Amino acid sequence: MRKFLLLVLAGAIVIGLYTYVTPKLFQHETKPSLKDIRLATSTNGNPHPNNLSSVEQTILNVISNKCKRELLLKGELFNLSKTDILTDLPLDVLNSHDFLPVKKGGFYEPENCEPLTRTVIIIPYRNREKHLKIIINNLHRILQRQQLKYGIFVIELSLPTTFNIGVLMNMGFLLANNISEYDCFVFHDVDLIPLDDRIAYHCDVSPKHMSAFNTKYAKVNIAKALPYSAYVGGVISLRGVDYKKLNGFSNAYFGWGGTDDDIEIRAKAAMIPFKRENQNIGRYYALPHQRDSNNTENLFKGSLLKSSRKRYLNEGLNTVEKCCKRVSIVYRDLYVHVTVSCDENIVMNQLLNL
Ligand code: UD2
Ligand code: MN
Repeated sequence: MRKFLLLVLAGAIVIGLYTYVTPKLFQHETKPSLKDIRLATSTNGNPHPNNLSSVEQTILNVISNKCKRELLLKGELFNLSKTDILTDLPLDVLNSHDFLPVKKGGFYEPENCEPLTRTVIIIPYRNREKHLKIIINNLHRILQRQQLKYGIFVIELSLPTTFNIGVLMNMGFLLANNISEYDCFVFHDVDLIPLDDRIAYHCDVSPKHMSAFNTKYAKVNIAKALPYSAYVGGVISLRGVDYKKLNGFSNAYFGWGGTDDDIEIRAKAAMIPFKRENQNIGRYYALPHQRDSNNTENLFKGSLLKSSRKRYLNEGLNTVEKCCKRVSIVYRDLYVHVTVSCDENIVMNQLLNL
């Protein structure tokens, strides 16, 4: 009987400690270490000096079963390291998954834990095969080290339409959601290579500008890594619910420039302004390139930006299917490649009728 009571008491202590400690570890700001866990679980205030107790082991297992980003960021479960920039891959690497444990289409989920969220990376694309090869191979590596459940969607705009990032992002959002239920969306330039494993490819409660530092701007002057304070170009992440709140990207910007500034205005108007990744972490290598043909500077961007706030609920995600349609979808070995065609005249008529 005494043994039984002791067992019940021990059980109650274990459950009590477990429920007390676990939520603390899951708080966003908390960065638990083994020392934290030991302190929290020790009965007399002294951490266990050597091996893990069974309670500690249970907690660690529970946490790692959930693939918590906090532990990953802490570097307890994997080595923090700079990602290698792969610039010299043979062409066929793009069509091979021999060395990466991804499913056809580039889908991945970790074997030993259940991620809480699903991330999809959406890359606007046209005629940048060299860059695509590099980003795809680097992304798979970093996303897997982060134990994420993810997919990579490359969205191409068919010729002869002038390039338009906004329509591609909106179509990418809709088409990715048709294939799988994603809750976190990362919109990613093809030519920005993440340089730090701590860049979290997961969504916060606010939209986030992830590429807080890139070598294109910092090359000129390190203090100018942000060309202006409202800048959110390059790589951003936001939850699907938030993307819908700001009605996605504007469809109105054909040619170079404006789309990123427009979504920054939308986010403010929808009361979910962008936050920015720490510049010591959100570091990207910008692959050098010239301006592409069919993507000349958009000369209307200034005036479009002025009316962005008034327009944002009337054009964007909710109207993109009126001007764009899917042409093809190919499950390549390392990513899904979708091609869409869009009609610039329809977009312009829509704008005139707003
Ligand atoms: C900046 C922004 C970018 C966007 C753009 C203006 C940064 C780091 N990036 O990039 O987010 O706001 O200005 O539109 O500030 N693309 C193709 N093929 C093309 C044209 C564009 O694939 O023919 C894609 C590709 O993913 C590329 C992205 O569009 O990374 C942005 O275009 P860019 O690289 O020509 O523009 P850039 O570097 O000035
Ligand atoms: Mn670029």
